[in-house]
Amino acid sequence: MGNPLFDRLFGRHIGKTSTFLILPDGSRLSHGRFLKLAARYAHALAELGLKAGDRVALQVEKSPNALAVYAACAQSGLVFLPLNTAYTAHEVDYFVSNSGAGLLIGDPEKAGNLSDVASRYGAKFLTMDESGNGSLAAKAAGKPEEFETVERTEDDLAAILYTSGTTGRSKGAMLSQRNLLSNAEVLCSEWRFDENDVLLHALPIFHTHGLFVGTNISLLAGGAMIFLPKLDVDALIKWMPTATTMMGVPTFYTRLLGDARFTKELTKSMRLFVSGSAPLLAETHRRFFDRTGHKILERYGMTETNMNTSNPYDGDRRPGTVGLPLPGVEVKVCDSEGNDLPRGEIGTLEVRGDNVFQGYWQMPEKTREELRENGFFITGDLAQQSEDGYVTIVGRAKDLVISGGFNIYPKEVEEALDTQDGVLESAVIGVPHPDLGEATVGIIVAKPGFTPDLDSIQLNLGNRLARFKQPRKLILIEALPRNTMGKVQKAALRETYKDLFA
Ligand code: MCA
Ligand code: AMP
Repeated sequence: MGNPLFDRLFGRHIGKTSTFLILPDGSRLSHGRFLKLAARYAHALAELGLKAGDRVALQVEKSPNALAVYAACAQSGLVFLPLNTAYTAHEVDYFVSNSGAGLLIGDPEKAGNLSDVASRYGAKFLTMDESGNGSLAAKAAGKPEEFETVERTEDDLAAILYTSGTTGRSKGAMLSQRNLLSNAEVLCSEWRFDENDVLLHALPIFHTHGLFVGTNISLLAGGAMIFLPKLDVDALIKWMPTATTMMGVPTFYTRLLGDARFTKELTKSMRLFVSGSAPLLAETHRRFFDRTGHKILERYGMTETNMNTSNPYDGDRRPGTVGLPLPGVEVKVCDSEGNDLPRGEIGTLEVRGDNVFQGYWQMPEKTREELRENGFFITGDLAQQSEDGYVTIVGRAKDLVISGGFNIYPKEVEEALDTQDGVLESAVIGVPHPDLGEATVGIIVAKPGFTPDLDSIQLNLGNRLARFKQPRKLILIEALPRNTMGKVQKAALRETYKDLFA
């Protein structure tokens, strides 16, 4: 039976001396050595009593060691649950409690708060810093460098990734081995990845983009990754001549274009630039082409579905569109009942295929609301499909802001604002931002007779919400604009404040 995810992504590379990771100091880690590290971690996890199907939550800085925990989970049949490093202990508390994780691995600098979180829910706690050191490394030291792979099927869960919702708390998207493998295989082939590719990897590895798109494709192809801790334009410019491909959110491309050292000459070795996670302005696409001669390949996906559509590798990469449905992925533009609309009309995008997740962890009602019995997932994105099949995302039916590729659900921020001293109610909106695409603004109405202190509100939010979710600006107004039904008119607010960051 084997373990399809581990065998196909990792197992094939056991013992190989080919380069897997190129690190910022120029050192290299081979596939073989990486997998020995992963095997030692797998022994350490087994010693903790973790068994196939148990959840392992990880909130640590990006490093080869953090990635080796992903490989160790795959080899042990454990469900990998990566968390954004920006999340506060308050946010992590919810993920550990909701997922019933058996282990939380966290940064030693946050050990105080995080070990409290773990012990509150009976989870074990280990540490890992940005160099890979900590109590997990200590536990794994001296362990065998081979581990007997735990048998799994493609239907078994490989990962849970939390995604926020328009109402209430975050939902854990359950991704099976098949979900991840089928998508990695399609993308690897569509984007022509092979063992000669070197991916410039500066995305975080706690989201689909950097983990399942970037990393899984590289593993499947047997290529290498230049593994940078975060987006740093100097580092991208330094390493670009060593790379063949790069994946980024639109901010990667606007920041590169903002640097005069980024020239056509610098991109000579590159064969592909991929953008996703947020809309890439057609203007950015054109400016990038004018500067480098490369047409950025834009694709579209979600945590729940991995990638759904992509502009073609060969053929017309149309600026402002997210391309064509990927092989094996059905895409339709529908009315609210799920009935197909004629080509060219705007409606909600629904998708079906092996890429579509298994539902939300222990939330059957939420699953039923978004995943139809016929297998179509309601994305909440508004789209239009051209006669020849190209999909354009024209907006969102869901109240969501995407800032620098991170999703912010206004509802969660509004709930935090509404509990602040002197606040009667609030509305959080996204407005255009030259660097992040969109940035959030918190509009506040005071309780009669109160003058809320905006600085202390910002400070208080810091204990509760990850920094990227905190509004870039708070504004006090007399009353929120409402329609006759009493619903806050966010479109009117967005119009009023559209030039705030221009
Ligand atoms: C950092 N900050 C942000 C963001 N990132 N604020 C709003 N939005 C953000 N995205 C804040 C920090 O808290 C800090 O605040 C200040 O901005 C500078 O922080 P720094 O770490 O220096 O920021 P940066 O390194 O410049 O990061 C910006 C970034 C990064 C490069 C855009 O956020 C990033 O790598 N984003 C990629 C996200 C991603 O991978 N998304 C994929 C999701 P202060 O100065 O106040 O302390 S997967 C997905 O969406 C689907 C499935 C798909 O299709 O891929
Ligand atoms: P996430 O919750 O991180 O899975 O974010 C998924 C959402 O990101 C999608 O529902 C879209 O709204 C958005 N998204 C991803 N890729 C693109 C893209 N290329 N263009 C526009 N929106 C995108």
